[in-house]
Amino acid sequence: MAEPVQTPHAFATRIFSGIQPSGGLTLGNYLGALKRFVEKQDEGIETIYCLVDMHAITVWQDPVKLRQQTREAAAGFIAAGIDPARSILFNQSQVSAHAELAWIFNCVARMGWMGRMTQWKDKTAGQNSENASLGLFAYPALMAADILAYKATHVPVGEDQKQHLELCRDIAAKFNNDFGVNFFPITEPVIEGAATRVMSLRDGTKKMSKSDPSDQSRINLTDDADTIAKKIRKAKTDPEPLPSELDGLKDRPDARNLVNIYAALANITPAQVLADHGGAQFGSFKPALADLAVSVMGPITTEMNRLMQDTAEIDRILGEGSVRANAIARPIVDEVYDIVGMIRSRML
Ligand code: AQP
Repeated sequence: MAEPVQTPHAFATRIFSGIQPSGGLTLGNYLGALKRFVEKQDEGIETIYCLVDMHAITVWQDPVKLRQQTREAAAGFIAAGIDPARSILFNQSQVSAHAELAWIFNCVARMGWMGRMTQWKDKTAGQNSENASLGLFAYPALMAADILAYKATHVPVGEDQKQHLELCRDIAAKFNNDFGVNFFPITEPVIEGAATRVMSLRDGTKKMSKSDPSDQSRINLTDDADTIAKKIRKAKTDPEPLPSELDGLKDRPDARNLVNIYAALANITPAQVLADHGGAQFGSFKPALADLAVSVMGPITTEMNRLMQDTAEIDRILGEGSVRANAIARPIVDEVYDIVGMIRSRML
């Protein structure tokens, strides 16, 4: 059971999170993030969700595909249960406060902090990091700006984003300390559930990722029932049957991944999955998992495809969301300029 959300002293509870439209959304994005975004919205907490297109361009994106992927991600959010009337849903580049605050944070954060980020190291591994974009290096400062432009107190994320959230806390603390204010909250990451780190279907030691070159490694929100079933049938496993206890999955990353996915899709614990399926061979467990995945993901895919028939409506929703987001972020960033000592005398 999830811990009740505790609000950092003196700040109203507000949830912010985002997903990069750097490809189609995956089952990892759905279980690790989107499903939980919907749960938070349904708990009645103030929720702000963003398609972080400025993060996406830290690696090359085809402009036509980026627009398509942003709309598709918005359709995916709505199809999964995000209600644009109850949550604010928008794309990052429409609210300039993100970029403005990111610049301030570029001047607060230290080079050494950024260089220690494992995502930076992973994304530049095996390549000459001199050729990576400056934006990719500064990515966590922009992420801190995304969160703190709303003084968000909680951020639901997958396990891979934990380190970036710690850096966001460090930036907030350094800003508060440097300027002698209690302006930004020390935001809490919310990492919950059985699928905080969904792994690749081809390699249980690697995160399922939308930018993995192998389409077989992931389930996409756009995959139809046949494709989902085929990918699960071909998922890497070992020859042993499923154990009855969690301990038996310790050195079996591929098996553990499928059990965790099952648990998250069925809203039960991995221990319950093993209580029901312990002793089963993958020949019978995989079809059960495929049926479950299709029954959960199928309706979302169908609704997403329907929403994608009217891209003008999606653009309208994102535009309206960005006006509401701007109304919160603008005064916060204006106050930051004031704290930092910048003159704001323009009459607009
Ligand atoms: N495999 C995953 N398991 C659980 N959660 C995941 N998330 C991503 N992959 C998994 C969570 O989804 C949210 C949005 O992530 P993102 O799109 O902003 O960036 P990412 O974490 O870098 O995701 P990808 O799919 O790996 O993107 P690319 O390939 O473009 O780098 C986050 O909360 C993340 O934790």
